[in-house]
Amino acid sequence: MIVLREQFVHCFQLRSQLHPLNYSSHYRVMKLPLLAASAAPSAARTVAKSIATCVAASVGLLGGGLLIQLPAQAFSYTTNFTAELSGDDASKGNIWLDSVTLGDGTVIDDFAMVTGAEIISNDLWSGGNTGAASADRGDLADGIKVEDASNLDIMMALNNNNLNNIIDTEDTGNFAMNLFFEESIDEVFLWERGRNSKLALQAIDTEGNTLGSLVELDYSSEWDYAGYDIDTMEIGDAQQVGSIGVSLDDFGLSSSIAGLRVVSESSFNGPDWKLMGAKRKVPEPSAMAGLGVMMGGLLLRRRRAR
Ligand SMILES: [Ca+2]
Ligand SMILES: [Ca+2]
Ligand SMILES: [Ca+2]
Ligand SMILES: [Ca+2]
Repeated sequence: MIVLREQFVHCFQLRSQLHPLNYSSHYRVMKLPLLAASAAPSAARTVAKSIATCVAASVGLLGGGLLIQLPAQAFSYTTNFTAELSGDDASKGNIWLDSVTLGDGTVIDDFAMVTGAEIISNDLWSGGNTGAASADRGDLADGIKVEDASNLDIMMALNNNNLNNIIDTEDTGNFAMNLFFEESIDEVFLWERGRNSKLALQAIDTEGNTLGSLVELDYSSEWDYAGYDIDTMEIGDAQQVGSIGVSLDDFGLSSSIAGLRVVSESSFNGPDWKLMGAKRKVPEPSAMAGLGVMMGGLLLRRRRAR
């Protein structure tokens, strides 16, 4: 509890950096006033986000499943892909994800795939357009289409970089599922067919326990256009695909995560989605140590030269 109290003190110290800027306290988490980033001057937004992250991390220390919801920050990126077919068939065939380009020009082409799925709940499929999450694919694409999807079917729809292998959800479908990645991740890349639905995400550990805060994304009409359309087995015409990125900051976490809980509620308009993760590239500790040795060597040589 001492750690927790110190953490909150740290949050308040961050908050004090906002003075003398005007801000409003729209968010209340455990009776701690938080600044509404949208109402704040841009200079204050970074501090506001730090406070939000800080408080989320503090609350995370409490454990015990206490859930707080923060406004999603999310991030944009460009989807770089190769459509195998051309013309009208492009939206029906395999569409391979090559890489994504982040806003700062960083190119990520090494993705962590979903290697395990655990359906917690999924509306029962009883024929036709019933049920919730199912495995879907482009009309002319490789992959599977299974309405009454099992854990294995969910995993197979996601465990590849074919953007035309997705999870389709019926309009008022409810589901919750845990997804585990081949390695722990720092970022999530998400695509939604139709640009007309939304999803909620939460980080999980290797046991499937939730971590940090629940992130309820905006409707995908607010996301970026990913630059391609898809026409899958479950729909009659090609639909635009939207993209959005979610980072550890959005979850109020600072260390890599093993998986995600993905949730759709009946008001989310049946998200039809693909996602994968990536590890943020930071210098290896051994490389840093090597750099330290090099610097030390330089200093020594300079001293000797005197
Ligand atoms: Ca379906
Ligand atoms: Ca949709
Ligand atoms: Ca179709
Ligand atoms: Ca849908």
